[in-house]
Amino acid sequence: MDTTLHLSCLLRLLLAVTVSQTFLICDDLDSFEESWSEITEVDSTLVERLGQRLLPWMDRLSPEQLNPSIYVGLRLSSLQAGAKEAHYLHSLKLSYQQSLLSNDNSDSEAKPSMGQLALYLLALRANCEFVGGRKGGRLVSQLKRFLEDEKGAIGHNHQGHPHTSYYQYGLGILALCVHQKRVHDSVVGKLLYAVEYEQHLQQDHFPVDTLAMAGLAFSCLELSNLNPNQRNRITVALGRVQEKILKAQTPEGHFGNVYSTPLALQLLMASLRPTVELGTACLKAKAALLASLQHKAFQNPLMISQLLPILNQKSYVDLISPDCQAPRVLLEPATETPSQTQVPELIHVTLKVSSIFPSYRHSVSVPVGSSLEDVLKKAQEHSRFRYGTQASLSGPYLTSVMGKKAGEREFWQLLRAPDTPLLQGIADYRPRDGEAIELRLVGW
Ligand code: B12
Repeated sequence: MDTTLHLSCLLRLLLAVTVSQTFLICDDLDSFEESWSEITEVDSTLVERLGQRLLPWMDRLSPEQLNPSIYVGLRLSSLQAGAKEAHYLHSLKLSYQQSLLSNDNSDSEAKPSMGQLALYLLALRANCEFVGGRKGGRLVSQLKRFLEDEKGAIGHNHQGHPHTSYYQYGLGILALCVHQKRVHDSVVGKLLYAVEYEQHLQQDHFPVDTLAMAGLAFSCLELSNLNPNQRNRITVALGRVQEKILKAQTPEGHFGNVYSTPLALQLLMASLRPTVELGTACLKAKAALLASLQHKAFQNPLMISQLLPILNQKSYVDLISPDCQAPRVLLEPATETPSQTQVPELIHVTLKVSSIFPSYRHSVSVPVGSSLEDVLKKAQEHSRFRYGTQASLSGPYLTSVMGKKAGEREFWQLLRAPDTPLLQGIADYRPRDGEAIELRLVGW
């Protein structure tokens, strides 16, 4: 088949899908369908394997491990988990309602954050439910209050920062929007300002994930017309977000990095203004993602949950009116390949901490395939090294090292020495033999 035709057909299909047009605009229909099905076929096996990785997480029903993002990702995908799925939503409802609606403030640390409440509301919408009733109303009020508090923290002159992040601020607005709940113009205004005057706010630059989340919130507001007074600003900001994300495309095709590409694609594919440039960039990103999938880059359930929707041409904006009747393939648990019982080969990893005095440096040996978390555990057992973590939707988050807790707007950054920040957390990153890992306390 002529490759030029092949590509241009794919491109045009992508544009057609992007603007949700049902008619096909390719002259050579046969070759077009052939080439598209070739791609979706590859996708469907890969997609199924991704979905299978979520299944074990759906058996973890303790409040600490429940993850509304997993439910959202699955419902916006081409896959379903049968009875497990309904049971998971039920557990989410019990857990979130109990902790959010109880008046007991003694254990405030266990309460879901603004972003987690927002994800829970997205999960309800993914099941075609609108928050309603007295309990639902209280959840909506809580999310609105969270946003108002954050608006206060940003301040009149925009000199402050949200207590959480602009990512969670965008997520909060998006969740209320898909439930057709209006937030005050001034709340939307803070996010608009942040995108309009990003450099001026000395935020260096927003990471692509944050831009994409803000963009998804703006897209929802634009489509739902919930803040008509801000309509022009929203439209301009969306154009700006789109432009910045396109500029952040790497030579391999990712927007930002491999893990921000799913959300970036969600935003770009929800765009109401497709252009040829956009179509080409999306195709390139999709190809880069498929290559990363072959290299097993997506193991983390949160990352998989952000990726699955785009492999089904969906985005969080589709939660405005989700299609709960769409046929989805039932996931079967993956068949396990028996592991060979061999004495595991050992690797040596050096652990460094220079943000404390006296600094720390120690070499640890662990079995090949161990995670960075295994390295930290081993170092803690065999040396003066100490660390602490906190559960999050992305897995264990490193909160303290050698008794030093990261303060407000600080974090313990993970780096491959000398200076390469890791793209995965302690539970997912698997160091290679001879690698040196540094834990560095930095501001953000
Ligand atoms: C904001 C943010 C941060 C902030 C978090 C502080 C804050 N108060 O918000 C800062 C800048 C500190 C940060 C740090 C890191 N981050 Co970050 N972060 C995000 C972002 C943009 C949003 C997270 C969020 O609010 N989610 C919504 C809420 C509701 O979920 P949550 O679980 O309650 O949120 C908490 C956790 O996400 C946690 N957190 C943030 N990042 C990470 C990363 C990991 C691996 C873990 C376990 C937890 C964690 O902080 C959130 C607030 O408490 C995501 C983007 C995304 N696509 O998800 C990236 C993202 C999750 N981070 C990522 C990474 C790699 C990191 C670091 C490991 C980078 C590094 N080299 O050190 C560190 C974490 C190191 C550690 N100490 O364990 C990757 C994870 C990829 C993956 N394979 O899983 C993402 C997807 C960004 C990306 N595209 O690369 N991050």
